[in-house]
Amino acid sequence: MERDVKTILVLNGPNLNLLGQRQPEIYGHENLDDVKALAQAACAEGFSIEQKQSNWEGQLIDWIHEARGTTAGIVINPGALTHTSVALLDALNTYEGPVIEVHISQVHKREPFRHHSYVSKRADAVIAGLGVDGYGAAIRRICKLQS
Ligand code: CA2
Repeated sequence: MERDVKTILVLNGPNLNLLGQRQPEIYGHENLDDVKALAQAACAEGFSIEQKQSNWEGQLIDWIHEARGTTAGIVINPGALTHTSVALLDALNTYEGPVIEVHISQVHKREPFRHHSYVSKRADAVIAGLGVDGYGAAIRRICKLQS
């Protein structure tokens, strides 16, 4: 009998729609379509990706609520909301599955205001500085945890 495909939600926050168009020295040349392709390629059999991006905090929160009970895990790059949003942390705290926080850049080598993350208070793992490969690593980890 065919097993149900498990969905992993990949969420990207503010300004990440511009990935690949600006600041390649920090964020590389790949765009969000490339991220989606590498995330899907990193999936184990029986898993699939749903990738979303918003510049709006409330939209990201609504998507996290909708992910409750319907997804196998969340990979989230919250963008600058990482450093500011207790509301995003509260939303992630309502989610029962694994959460992995991804940063394309190595935030700890950058400005001090990027060193603190509210999301890390909930994340089961944090990846920073692997470029977009960090998304693939996060997907592989969630597949392993949920197999
Ligand atoms: O390194 C990361 O992935 C960040 O989450 C990216 C955020 C930044 O505020 C965090 O401190 C670290 C910024 C996202 C902006 O993305 C852009 C990408 C390309 C061009 C312009 C913005």
